Amino acid sequence: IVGGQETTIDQVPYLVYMRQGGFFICGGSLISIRIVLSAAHCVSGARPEEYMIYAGASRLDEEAPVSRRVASFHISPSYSGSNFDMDVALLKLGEAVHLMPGKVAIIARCTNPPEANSYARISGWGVTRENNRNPAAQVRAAMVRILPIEECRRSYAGVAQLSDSMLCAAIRGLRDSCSGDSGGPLVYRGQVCGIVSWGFGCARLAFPGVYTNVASSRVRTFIEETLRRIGH
Ligand code: 4AZ
Repeated sequence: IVGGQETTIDQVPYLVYMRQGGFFICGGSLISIRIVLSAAHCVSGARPEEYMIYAGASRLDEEAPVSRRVASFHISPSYSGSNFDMDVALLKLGEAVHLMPGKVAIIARCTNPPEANSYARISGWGVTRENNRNPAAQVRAAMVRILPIEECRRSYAGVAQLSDSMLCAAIRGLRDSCSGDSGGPLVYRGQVCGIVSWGFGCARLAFPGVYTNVASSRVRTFIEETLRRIGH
């Protein structure tokens, strides 16, 4: 998170992080006791056995009260690694997490896309500057503005095509998600409405952050059909 503030997990108890081969890689959101919502690009090309999910910890260097293996992951069949269309995946945990009041909680999925020009909260352990290499030791959060999609399309004109499965948010030049925040939640009115997906750099004036639009019809359909198939 660029331009945010340190927080603690009790402020974002639905936020989890994942390690791949022992290394911190991405964030995610607990949408049930067995299911983590994250980005397809966090797990694409890998095997579930390589991953662990950690919940209830504010810091990457403390022992998390809850850690779980990943039994399977389910990437949207429409995910495109070239333009990040449908950057969404569901991770089924090997065992259910124990909910811990004020530390580990479930968040509802977004039913309606957030209103343009409203504010939403992003959180994670991602880098605090575009050129940093290491994640933040302590979880951070920031409020960002949901941009009208036309404004975002103009920003990326000639650079990338935005699909209906994407939404944009930022405080241009100041606040944004960044490397390591991927897969983590954008929360609006207590629901997870976005998944940190991509952007050109971080907190640049010209290029807002792009999120998977959880309430868009293709994303909702993927999540609902997958949950029906794999259980939750
Ligand atoms: C990344 O590299 C990344 N500013 C994530 C989010 C954003 C940019 C890059 C959005 O994982």
